[in-house]
Amino acid sequence: MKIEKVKLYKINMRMRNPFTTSFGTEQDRLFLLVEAIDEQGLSGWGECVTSERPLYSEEFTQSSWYMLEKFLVPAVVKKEIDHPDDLQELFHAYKRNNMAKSALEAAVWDLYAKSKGEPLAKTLGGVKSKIQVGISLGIEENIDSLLESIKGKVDEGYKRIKVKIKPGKDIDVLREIRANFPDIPLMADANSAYTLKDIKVLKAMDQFNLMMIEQPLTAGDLIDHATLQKEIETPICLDESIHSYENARQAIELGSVNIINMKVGRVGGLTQAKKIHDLCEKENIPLWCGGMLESGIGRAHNIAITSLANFNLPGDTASSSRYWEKDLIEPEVVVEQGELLVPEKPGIGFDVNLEEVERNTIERKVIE
Ligand code: OSB
Ligand code: MG
Repeated sequence: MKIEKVKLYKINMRMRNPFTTSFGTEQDRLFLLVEAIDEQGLSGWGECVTSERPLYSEEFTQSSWYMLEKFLVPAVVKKEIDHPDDLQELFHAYKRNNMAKSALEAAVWDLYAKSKGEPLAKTLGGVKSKIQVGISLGIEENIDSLLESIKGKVDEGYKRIKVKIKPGKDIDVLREIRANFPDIPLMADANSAYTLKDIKVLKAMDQFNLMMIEQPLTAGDLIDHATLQKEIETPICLDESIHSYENARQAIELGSVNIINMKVGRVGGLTQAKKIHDLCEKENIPLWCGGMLESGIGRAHNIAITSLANFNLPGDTASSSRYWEKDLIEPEVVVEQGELLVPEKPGIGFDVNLEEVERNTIERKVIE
């Protein structure tokens, strides 16, 4: 396979509602799409899940644009590639910048699956035809509106509810939720907002029977997460801490993690995601697929990876309509009773709505 040219699209899309985490509020998504085109004119698509500001991690949309334009796309374009795994070697010299790498790799995986005429889920080794999904709800100013959202999402059939927490918006919020919904599968995501000094608060969360607490401490603090896990009963799930197979292996070995949130962008792509999946299977670590407020293109890649056997907890891949007035794919992603069908068409299995892509593009660049 040879990539003849790559098109980069800078997309600006407003979400239907603002989304608030411990690190900030986001409503306008500024992100990138990557289209990789082969000698036959076949296109593969990938999404770069960065935001305008480096709040979740050090990457941000402009840094990814620069990485892709100057380093990553030139490393791939016009090269003979046998398999998408080959990109690991082509990218090897360039450190981190995982979301940028993942976006281009995702486009190559889509193209590879399409050139074989098979669904990406199958190419990746997926075995499931249906996947289970939950929903992630942002921090709300007012508890009644959060309770109302939870009720709506439970009624829609989402398989578990994740709520965002931060210091001062934690115990009271969780207590109210449990008072109203004693039995729902519930978890909390702190996005790194605590330190070991908060151990009392974190311990107090044990009373709420949470499925897990996601990323309580800073991303780099694997040792402190191991210390914390010895003190609390709620299983620790890591998100921001896991950037690679080696990170995952070390976190498991240290006892820092009992459940992993996989984000394909954060770990540098589907090849690395597959390796972490296999490791979790071997080590009996439950695994689920997180989200980064993706458009349908990133969402489609999330569905494909979640079809692998050891994604055994509901993920964050909610319906398109939860985020967007109009998504960039056809058909849109529709969750029914907390389940999604894995598409059977070749590649990502959804058509890219080029008109919508054009309508939301604020800058483009062709690299050949
Ligand atoms: O920590 O999982 C997170 C969104 C943006 C950045 C980080 C996170 C999230 C979510 C939302 O929780 C997941 C989604 O619905 O896409
Ligand atoms: Mg998270």
